[in-house]
Amino acid sequence: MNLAGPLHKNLIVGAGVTGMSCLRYLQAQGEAVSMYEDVLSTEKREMIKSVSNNAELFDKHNHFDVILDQVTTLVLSPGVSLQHPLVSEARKKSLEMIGDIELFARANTQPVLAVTGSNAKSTVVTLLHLMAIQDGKKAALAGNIGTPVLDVIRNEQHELYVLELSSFQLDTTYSLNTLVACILNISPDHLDRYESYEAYARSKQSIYQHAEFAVFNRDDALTKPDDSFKAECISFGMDEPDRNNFGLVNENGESYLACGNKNILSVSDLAKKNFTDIQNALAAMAIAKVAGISEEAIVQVLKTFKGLSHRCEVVEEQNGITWINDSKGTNVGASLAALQGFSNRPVILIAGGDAKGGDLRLLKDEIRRHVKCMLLIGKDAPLFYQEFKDDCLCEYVKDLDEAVTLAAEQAESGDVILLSPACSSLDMFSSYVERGNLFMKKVRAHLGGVQ
Ligand code: UMA
Repeated sequence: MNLAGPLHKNLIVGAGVTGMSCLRYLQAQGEAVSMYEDVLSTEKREMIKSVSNNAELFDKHNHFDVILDQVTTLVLSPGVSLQHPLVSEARKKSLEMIGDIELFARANTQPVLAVTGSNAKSTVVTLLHLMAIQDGKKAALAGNIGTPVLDVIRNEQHELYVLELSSFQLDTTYSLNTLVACILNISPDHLDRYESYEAYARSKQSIYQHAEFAVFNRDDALTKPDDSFKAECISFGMDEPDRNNFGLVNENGESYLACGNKNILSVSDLAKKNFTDIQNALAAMAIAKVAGISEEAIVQVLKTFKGLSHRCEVVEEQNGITWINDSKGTNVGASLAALQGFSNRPVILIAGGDAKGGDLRLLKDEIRRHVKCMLLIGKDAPLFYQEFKDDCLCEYVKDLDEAVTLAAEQAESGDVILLSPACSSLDMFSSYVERGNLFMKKVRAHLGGVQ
């Protein structure tokens, strides 16, 4: 009998979905665990107690020395900044700091396809997961897309893991072996958490550590592995590909997704064919091919995949006006891509929320060219107003209800009414999903009423 108990004491920081998955996992491993959350509500306490009666609970009212007593490892949730006072104190004590992906990496023995990027991560990992399943593989999809990776590794044996990784997750991951790692694109995001854009890009680059193959976007130089990466690199891009790279080939008036000189699928056969849809299809095709997924399965999925909710999703079309929900436009890069997708139509743009330090000037050209009106919500609405007041009509609105009413008043046949906030939703909503769902509900209620 070990009277001293386990030597390793883990402090899980953050009791969201990641923290709870870490608690279940470490508890099942027989590890000693305590848990910290800035504000521990009664519901949170009960939720934790229902998983573990032994875990000691701390909040911001406890002294650091008490919280960190005998702790050897901090298991950080991705939403907890590395500048959090408790984390800074733990750093002074040289405690180990890891995240759930690192715990997964230490236990996993199966191949991993890992994807990061500022935008389109969820779409590409969903495509990859569907392709692997179509090919008959027992594949799991997890990570930033929503299901914590420790929940899938605990529950079932899988032959392949498809992981969406955020920069926050990468910052606490050190030993993740991947079969293929990919950065889709890099544009400013989360600059409230990083000291500079370069630091954010460096965080993304760390995905290539321990990768057998790197897949990068040759149209976005920041995604290319740096010179220290010695394994094989494959690229995708919107131009003609050479050798074993992926890109677009024009032949007899038809455009094809191709690998080197081999055409694989005509663009006209894709279920979704906008610029970003083609980029995502090429990225998924490149990663899947490198991972050994059959061409048949890849093509089948690309021909049928209709896209994810809240990403440039058509809500309604009425009287020549198209209502689009792009609530997942949580940063400037995503909203820029959404505006570019409607470059041939006048747009009424609903934007605002928490801009997270993003550079709004990047939207300027698109807004000047075809945005006729901006309806501004949330905490950083004044930043948008200041930046764009001379470029188009800008109006503050108190909520999505008012935004929908005003947008409908302003719109004419041919217009697109686009919710693409370029901001996180957390100042007004629990998530971009809640924001998007509410928008769609308001739109349908409004149109139902005016039919
Ligand atoms: N908390 C503190 N102090 C802090 C910060 C958070 O106590 O300073 C507590 C919160 O009160 C809360 C818990 O920590 O109880 C939340 O932890 P979390 O923010 O890490 O959220 P999770 O619920 O664990 O969800 C996380 C990801 N969230 C973030 O990265 C912010 C989810 O990504 C992810 O789906 C999930 O893990 C599973 O892997 C969301 C996201 O917004 C979708 N990601 C960002 C993005 O896509 O841009 C990176």
